Amino acid sequence: MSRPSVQRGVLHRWGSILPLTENTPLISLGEGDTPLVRSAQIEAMTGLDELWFKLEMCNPTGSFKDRGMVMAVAKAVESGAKAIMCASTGNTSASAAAYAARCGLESFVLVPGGKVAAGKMAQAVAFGTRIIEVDGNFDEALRAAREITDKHPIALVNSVNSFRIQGQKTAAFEICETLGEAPDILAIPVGNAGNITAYWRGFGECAERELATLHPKMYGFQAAGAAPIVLGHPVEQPHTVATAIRIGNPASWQGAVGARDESGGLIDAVTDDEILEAYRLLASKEGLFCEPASAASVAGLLKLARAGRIQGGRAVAILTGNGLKDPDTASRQYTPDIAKAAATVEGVERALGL
Ligand code: AN7
Repeated sequence: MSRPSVQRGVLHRWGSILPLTENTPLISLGEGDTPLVRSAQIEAMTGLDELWFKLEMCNPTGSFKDRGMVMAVAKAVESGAKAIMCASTGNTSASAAAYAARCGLESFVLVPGGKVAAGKMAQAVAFGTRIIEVDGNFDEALRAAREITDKHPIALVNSVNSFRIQGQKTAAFEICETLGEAPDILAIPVGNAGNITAYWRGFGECAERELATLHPKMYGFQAAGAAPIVLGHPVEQPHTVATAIRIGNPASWQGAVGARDESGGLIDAVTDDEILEAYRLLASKEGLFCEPASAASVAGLLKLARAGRIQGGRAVAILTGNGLKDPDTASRQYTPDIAKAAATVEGVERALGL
């Protein structure tokens, strides 16, 4: 890996806060440095003074996973690994498969059969990973992946790999850098709970480095059918339209609880209807097409606002994954109003009633 890839990316940009050594290859697919955009219309529905969206769906494989994956795969290469493995609800596998392809590693992904959005499966196939559909849910797949990678010389790249958390914390640095301060509230979907853990660590380090004086309140949102942290016990059969966060026993449970309690935040549940309402609003009122799991962060803010539990302040909502990943949910949400016309001026005018 002698040739540096591109002069950008998380390892180039944030090397000073990451556990790099002189032997860590500075691989990149151009991840990180994602846009932070102000809400156009939803903000006024929330009672917030400012609502911003961090577009993590703009990462190279379409989700925030790339930030942590680039770090984990660089470390796997550094340690001489020839193969990586993860369990995944879809985005981790797409990201792992991409970086493995980039670095010439073999990759194996364990996914819950029939519960991964079509775009994510297409990515895994395109990147040439070995896909194993397990007859079980994500939690069971992760248990198997942990045991297999203990037994065989394969690097585990789920977020139980601490390099993933290290890479993902860089998003908090970008937010503080762009706003010149940490936000009052960070709203984020919670599945396996690695990301909320990573952001909390990142904001803590930003304060230590005087990039921010505030610690945001961490507001995590689980889907109501997959809300173990809210319920206080694992969920055996998690279910939700937001398949990315269909997780019943999060690996970073303690990290999420720590983020919630140390920040004075909360972890709440949002129903599938609330998630899909936010999903449609983000598209129709903001021009942002994210996947259902990502909309949980905005659904949660809207739920709190309706309950009178938001009094101003500045919030950042993390839009973790791209709507294109899940075309089936999109097509079930809408009945497209598509007119047919001859390819002529008159034909189109008639179809439009002009
Ligand atoms: C779009 O890909 O767990 O709480 O295996 O894909 O850090 O797990 C995905 C999780 C939020 C939750 N939004 O983040 C996987 C996987 C999207 C996601 C989450 C996921 P964590």
